[in-house]
Amino acid sequence: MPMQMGFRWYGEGNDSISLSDIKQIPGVTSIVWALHDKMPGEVWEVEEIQKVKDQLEPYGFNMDVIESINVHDDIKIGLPTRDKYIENYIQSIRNVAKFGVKVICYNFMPIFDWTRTDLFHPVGDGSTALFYEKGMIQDDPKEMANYILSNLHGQTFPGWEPERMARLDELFEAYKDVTKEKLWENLKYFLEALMPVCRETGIKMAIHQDDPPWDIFGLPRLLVDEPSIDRFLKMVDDPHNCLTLCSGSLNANPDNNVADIVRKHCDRIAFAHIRNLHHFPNGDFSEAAHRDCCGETGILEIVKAYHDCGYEGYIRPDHGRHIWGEQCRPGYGLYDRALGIMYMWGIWDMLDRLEGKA
Ligand code: CS2
Ligand code: MN
Repeated sequence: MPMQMGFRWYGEGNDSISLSDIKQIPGVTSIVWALHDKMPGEVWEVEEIQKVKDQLEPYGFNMDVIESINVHDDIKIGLPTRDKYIENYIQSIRNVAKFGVKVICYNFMPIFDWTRTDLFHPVGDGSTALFYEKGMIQDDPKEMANYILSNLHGQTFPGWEPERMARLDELFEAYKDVTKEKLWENLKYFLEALMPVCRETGIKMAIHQDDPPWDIFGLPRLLVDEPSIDRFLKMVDDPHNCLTLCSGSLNANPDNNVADIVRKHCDRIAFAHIRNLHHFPNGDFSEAAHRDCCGETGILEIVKAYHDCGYEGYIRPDHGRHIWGEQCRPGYGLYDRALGIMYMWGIWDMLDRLEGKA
């Protein structure tokens, strides 16, 4: 079996892209989905999951991969109330398991999910892409949050819930004693509590690396490089404790060699995100087309590493550029991600051919 191709979709009425559009991209079998109106900590109810299943079924898509069931801040901070939220998380796992879900992607970043300073930065060819200007991030986190919120065109964006962003001062205060070591402990506590239900249901928890992979606004970040990934996998050494390996998040630090990590930990990668970055000498970076030579992430080497390992897990194109005038969620348009998929299949099919498999 080859890698299993997925496409992230934000749901009916919450995405400019239709399932029928996605169906026309060759080889997509999984819709990477979530209940986007859920706040972190809430239970995902069976009836709500059923609705998504009913939407996907006519197209023959599976719902094997969720991105993401977000983790409540009290769990990351380690407050006594965390146990209640962990119970809810376990209940959500049980509920999604009834629908055949295999992998849950999540992240353990304090307060902010992915962070960018420009969501529509000109690439130079008429397209735009997400951009990170290192110098700008020293500024006020509130300014950045307002900028991002005002550029989401009224759509919900996971990790950037306006309700949470309105409480930024309170959140920063709550995290003030959470050192990096404390955050590691809280992550361990969370995962150890989840492993029994994962074993029972077969669901793999697949952590996404921190984006970008360094501390921002004084907040600690854990999953940033190969040693921290090694530590994570050893800390809870269970085949259900897995990675969503994100080439773009990791390669925001150009010292990270993603292909090496694939080769080292392939058996613990449940979900792969593929995207390419172009680095500037001053440390800024722009997201780029998936084609290897459009950036420096090493897409060819990474896909080859998956192929060499006989990867049969889930994979998806990560953020794409905004091309051909498409109006879409930042990073999540149809066209450039579809091009990314064809690039990945191109590499994969040719490698199969060279090995006499196709
Ligand atoms: C994205 C993330 O930044 C990225 O690479 O894939 O938004 C990712 O979806 C979440 O952090 C996963 O929880
Ligand atoms: Mn990613």
